[in-house]
Amino acid sequence: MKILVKLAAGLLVAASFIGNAANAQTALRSSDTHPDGYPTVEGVKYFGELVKERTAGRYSVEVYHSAQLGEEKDTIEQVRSGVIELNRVSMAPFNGTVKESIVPALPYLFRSEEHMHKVMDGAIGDQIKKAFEGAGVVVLAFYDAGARSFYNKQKPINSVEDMKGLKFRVIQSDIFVDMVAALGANATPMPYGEVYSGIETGVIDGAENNFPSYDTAKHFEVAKNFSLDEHTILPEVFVMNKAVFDKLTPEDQEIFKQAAKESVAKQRELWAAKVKESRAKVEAAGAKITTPDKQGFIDAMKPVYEKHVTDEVLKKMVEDVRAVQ
Ligand code: GTR
Repeated sequence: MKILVKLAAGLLVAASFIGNAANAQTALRSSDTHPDGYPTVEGVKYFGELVKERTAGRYSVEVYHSAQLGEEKDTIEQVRSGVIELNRVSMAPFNGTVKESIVPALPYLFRSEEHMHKVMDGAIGDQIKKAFEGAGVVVLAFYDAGARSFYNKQKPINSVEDMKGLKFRVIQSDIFVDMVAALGANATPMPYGEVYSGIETGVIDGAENNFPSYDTAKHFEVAKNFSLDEHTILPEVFVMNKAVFDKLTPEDQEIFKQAAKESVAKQRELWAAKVKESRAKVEAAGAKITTPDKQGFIDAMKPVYEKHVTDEVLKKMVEDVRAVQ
């Protein structure tokens, strides 16, 4: 599979340079783990339409959805090295590479989605964007991904005590591993595409995600107990290889930035509708949604902050986030 992905990526590189320099048409490749129609896929497609229109066809965007180019960790390497030009992923798999990206991943730091929007659309969002440049990518947009919650195949979770001993797949970030440990459960980071069979075969009891992912990855079929603990309100990130972005003319850079901004509004709208649709769908299919005692979860998170928010930059950022009203 890995070899196939690499081969495919190689062919794509060859395919992207069409035409001569005077009349160049460049197809930019973007990866997404989600299926066609998912709000992030549609957000990037919308960005691509605007870019194509406003550059009179000099640039277009091909979205390789459904993890066609590989799992997020691998595609992050591809966009950093320039094998692909664009990528839409969660922020969490960047946590080990971009220190500032851990701030939005911290459990219960954002009070609500509105609070998250204010922070990410403001000065702290800009600070995080700047930090990503050190990893060789330019952040074009932060997209919505709602709140992540735990679900499992064993039992309903009503309090932290119910989490004890359960095995959860977490997204690939140490913050999430330590969060699960702090709740008395066991965490296994693994690629998204392996979660369904992991739950089915009992390698893990469950995972954590938002309603649209729980729905479209069909995890609700194998893990029916969804507990709305809403431990993180973690945005997605849409990035572009920095060397490719830097080569654009200043006018084209503006077009890309403006198109990305407009795609955020579109994605947020699509997201809100998808959350409702997915929740209704999984409930109709027999998922049992419980709302656990959240305060217990919040109180258990102290060790995560003590371990990860250690340097002055992060301490200040956490304070700044809390101060945003
Ligand atoms: C989803 C997110 C994906 C992926 C996935 C995961 O919510 O949109 O990009 O990160 O979670 O858990 O791997």
